[in-house]
Amino acid sequence: MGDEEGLGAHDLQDIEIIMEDKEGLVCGEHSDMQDKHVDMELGEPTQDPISWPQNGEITLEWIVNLMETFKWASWNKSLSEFASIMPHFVVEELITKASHILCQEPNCVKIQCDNNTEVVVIGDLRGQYLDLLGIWESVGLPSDKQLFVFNGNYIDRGKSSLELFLVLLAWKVFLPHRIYLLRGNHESSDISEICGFLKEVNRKFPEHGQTVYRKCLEVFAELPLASIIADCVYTTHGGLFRSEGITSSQSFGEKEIQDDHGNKSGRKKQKITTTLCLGSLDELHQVSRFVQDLSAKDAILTDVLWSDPTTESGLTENNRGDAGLLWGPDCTEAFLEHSKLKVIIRSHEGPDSIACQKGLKNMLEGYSTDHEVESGKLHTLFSAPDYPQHTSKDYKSKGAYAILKPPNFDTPEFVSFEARKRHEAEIKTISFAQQSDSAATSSGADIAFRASGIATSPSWIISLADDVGTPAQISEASKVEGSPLPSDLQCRNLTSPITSTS
Ligand SMILES: [Mn+2]
Repeated sequence: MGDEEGLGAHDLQDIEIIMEDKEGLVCGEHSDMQDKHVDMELGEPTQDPISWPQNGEITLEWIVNLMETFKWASWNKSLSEFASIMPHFVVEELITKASHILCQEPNCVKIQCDNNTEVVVIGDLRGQYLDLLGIWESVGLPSDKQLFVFNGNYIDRGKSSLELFLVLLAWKVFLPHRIYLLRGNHESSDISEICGFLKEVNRKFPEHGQTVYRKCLEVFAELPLASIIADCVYTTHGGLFRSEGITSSQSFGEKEIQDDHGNKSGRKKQKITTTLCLGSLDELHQVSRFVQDLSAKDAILTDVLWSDPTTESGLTENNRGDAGLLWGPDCTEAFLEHSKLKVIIRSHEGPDSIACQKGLKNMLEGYSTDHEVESGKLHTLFSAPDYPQHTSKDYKSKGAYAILKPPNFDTPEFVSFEARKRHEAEIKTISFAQQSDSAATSSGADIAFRASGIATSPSWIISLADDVGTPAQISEASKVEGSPLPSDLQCRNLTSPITSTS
């Protein structure tokens, strides 16, 4: 393995997990962790197929082997060999075990923290498994001193969605109160089917792809929707959400929003409907979240996973993906004030979707501060750097994570980081030339994706990670992606400049 070329075997050698707190949550959850001092190194895996632990209990050693096997395989194995290192029945066992925990969590998990604990919040990861390892390398793994909250969108776009999600599930099973996995809008049947995850699973499990995919959809629907950390920070994938009944005594914010609307924003009156007012955490708590297909549009469920903040006051329907809401600073203030919270950390918007909206922030550092109001702040956090990968659009963006520190936990410290260098074989892709937005929007396929709220169509790419050196069959794209081919196809290697054929 060429360590000098990127994330090498030695890169995680310095990470130590010290499990020494005899009274800590870790010990309470795992007797085998008690008094244990573990030096963790991610090195060469055993290269045997992963097997399910004999007594059914996941250990730290099992997770470390899983992590290093996936890293090793991402450089040394083809996609179609994946099932030989991670058998489908092990995947299914792991998901079943995680499901037992996740389905018992409430829609909005309340995370209490003591003064010895830091909380790390992480945004969209989008299948960029090596970048997740990079985060852990710099900040450390889940432990009795460090708790993680993930804001969803583990999958689609990056090539290792399955590995990334399975590793997170393994940690969830191992330390259920040290890692919280929230749902993103991509963790749904309607989006994961068209944006790459289904294709990835089918290529990794040529025989059992449908079974594994269905199993993933089941656990996606069990992921909780939001968290409240230390009674002061609300995190979720999209953001705020509507009240589903104006007569509900639990809804609030209607008056403030309407007044502000009429007086300041100049927005057309018909945009203001009497039924669109801000929902409360009580209402979020009551949502039936175990729904695989989010296009079914339970309003609160889709809002919380799809909504975006805006600089304009008020609460309006979002035109991005025909789902969710746009909410203004007045709504952020109303929500924080009513919920007695100080910070919102949401994700959902990366550099590509921001680039579609003129005049707004960029996400080139992986985070932004969107609203600063009397009661607190709203931030957007995106943790997939160099996004979207495998496309000709390159924003050279950084990813970021946020650290919340005791005793107050109310001032997130944002840390930006660059993408891990990927293996040369992975970068060799054939992509359809997408040299201009005008070319992209001329494609019916791209328009369809934009209508789904997907800023960058996935239909432009065929990854050659599993058959490097073999010419790709371009026509595979239309079958795989279910989209018509653009008329101006070009092949290129992303390591070389685009050859212009005008
Ligand atoms: Mn999203």
